[in-house]
Amino acid sequence: MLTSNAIHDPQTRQTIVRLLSSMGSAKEINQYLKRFSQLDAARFAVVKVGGAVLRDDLDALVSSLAFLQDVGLTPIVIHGAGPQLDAELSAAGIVKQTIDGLRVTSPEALAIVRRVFHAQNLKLVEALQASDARATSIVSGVFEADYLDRDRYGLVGEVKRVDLAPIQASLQAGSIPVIASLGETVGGQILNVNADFAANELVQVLQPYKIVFLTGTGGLLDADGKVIDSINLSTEYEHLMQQPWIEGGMRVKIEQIKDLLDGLPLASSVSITKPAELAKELFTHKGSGTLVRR
Ligand code: X2W
Repeated sequence: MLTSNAIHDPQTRQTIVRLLSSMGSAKEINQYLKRFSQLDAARFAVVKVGGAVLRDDLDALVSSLAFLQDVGLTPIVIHGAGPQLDAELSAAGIVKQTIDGLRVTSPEALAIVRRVFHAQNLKLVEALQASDARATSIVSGVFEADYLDRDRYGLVGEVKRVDLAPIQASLQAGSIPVIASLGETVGGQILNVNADFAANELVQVLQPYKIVFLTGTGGLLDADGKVIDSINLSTEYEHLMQQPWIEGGMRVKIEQIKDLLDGLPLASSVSITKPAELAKELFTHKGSGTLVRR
């Protein structure tokens, strides 16, 4: 295993470049390594992991995240659990209802939502630890939330404040913060927060250099199911949102990415890709998956 400060050591940097050589040229990989090594730990990357990735692509996710830690880079991970919630709620006889891509959450459903989020969070943390990565489970204390619209959605939260303390503590220990998208009101009520919403809020506060959404699809898909290379929201947003093949969850994602980019400097972008291509996205000019700009 490489040491945690490998990125600062020229010799180990060469090893990293060799490891990544199938993805890009030594020159570009070195450029990115240098740039990332100069960033404050909290400003490197926010990686949003969809529940489908935890279900279907855990091994690739774990090795991609562990690789970054080996190199001395610590991504901040925020995850969802959509498909797992669908399965567990359905098994409990709770019929799925979404409005505008958000899950209407009753008190009965919330108990299951909390349990599933905790289980999925631990699953990722334990898988990382099993491959010798350091990871910290964070299931509360980050997102102070309020009801988004209680009559409409039930126990669904809108983030009002982000507390970075648990994340900073994890980063200081060189451990990957793995954050579940559960919110909590000032009065202590736990709320279900859509993970794309939570990622958006986290990004607004941290303003990280890289923002990556890892999805089961590996990018935004066109009508034929092919990954779209890049999207410029300033010219393509309206057109995209009119497409009948953009379904509820994807619609929320695009809206959240637009809102997220609107709050960042103009040069910022969001990448939507899959775990196996995370390093390619981070260390090459070409990147991977779909690049979203505004
Ligand atoms: C989401 C939270 C999980 C999520 C839900 O209940 O499905 C709301 O819709 P993915 O896998 O990232 O989609 N919450 C309010 O966002 O997970």
